[in-house]
Amino acid sequence: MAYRWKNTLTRKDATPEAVFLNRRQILAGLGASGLAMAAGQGRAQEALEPNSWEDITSYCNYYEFGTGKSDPSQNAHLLTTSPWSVTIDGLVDRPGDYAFDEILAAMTVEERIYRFRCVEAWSMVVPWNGFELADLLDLAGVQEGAKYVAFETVLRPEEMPGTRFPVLDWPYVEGLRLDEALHPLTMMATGIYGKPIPNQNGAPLRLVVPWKYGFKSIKSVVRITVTDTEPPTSWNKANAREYGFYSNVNPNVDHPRWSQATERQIGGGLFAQRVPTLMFNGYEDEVASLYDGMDLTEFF
Ligand SMILES: Nc1nc2c(c(=O)[nH]1)N[C@H]1C(S)=C(S)[C@@H](COP(=O)(O)O)O[C@H]1N2
Ligand SMILES: [Mo]
Repeated sequence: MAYRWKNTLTRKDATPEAVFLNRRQILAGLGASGLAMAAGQGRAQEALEPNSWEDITSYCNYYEFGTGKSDPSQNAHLLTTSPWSVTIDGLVDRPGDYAFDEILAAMTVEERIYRFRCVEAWSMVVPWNGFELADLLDLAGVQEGAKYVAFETVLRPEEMPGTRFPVLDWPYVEGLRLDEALHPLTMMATGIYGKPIPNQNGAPLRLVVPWKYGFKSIKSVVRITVTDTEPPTSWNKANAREYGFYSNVNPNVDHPRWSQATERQIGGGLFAQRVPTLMFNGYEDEVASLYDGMDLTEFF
């Protein structure tokens, strides 16, 4: 893959060396298993068995369509996803509106099977199709001085019944540090199980950051802004004490109202045992170095 960085800031600057060297393995789908073989044993190293299409597309969080788990699958057909474009602006060389088709034509779509852990302590395994966010940011050309990336979900009250209520401060917004955004695990998903991503899961393209709580993985993205300041994020604005900017999956830092030490695997049945939650959702080998020297209790 050709890198199109024009500025002195390179992907290598933003990506820990070990991760950069292992990029090929991660791309080949060996990341979690291959890397982990060397690191040890346990659930982090298990081959991931994806949840069913039914589980993934019927048990959803997409508050723009209602707060119930089945509201999105019932209401999200109201959303028009074509035509679609993403405004990429801020500290980029080529700001503008990028048509979804134009983006797809420039990207290589691949499958990534990732763990997905909601802050509410349930989890799934999802076979996403998509491309690395880093490749999309390459299209626009990240400028020197960039430190964060902000994301925004489409806001159309006429198509999104949930936004007629002030459940959150609409539009839904999220953000990542630039090095998190450029990490090879961070992707923009356009499909699940090889099919176009259903509206309830964030059509036509949504962020997926597998080592962070699910709410960081913002759906139906219409704007990506590269910036030098930490952007506001929806759940942090709603309750800063409960939801931090980082929101890395961490079994050692509980939510003020519940434990994050274990999780309920969707599809496991009514009597399934909860399983231990893994540090960084099982991606510790790949991402821990992003947070070297940071107190993860303070920066939760
Ligand atoms: N725009 C938007 N993005 C969102 C949400 C939302 O309500 N609105 N919910 C988040 C939460 S809390 C989770 S757990 C995941 C759920 O993704 P899924 O429904 O595809 O499993 O989407 C995240 N992205
Ligand atoms: Mo969530």
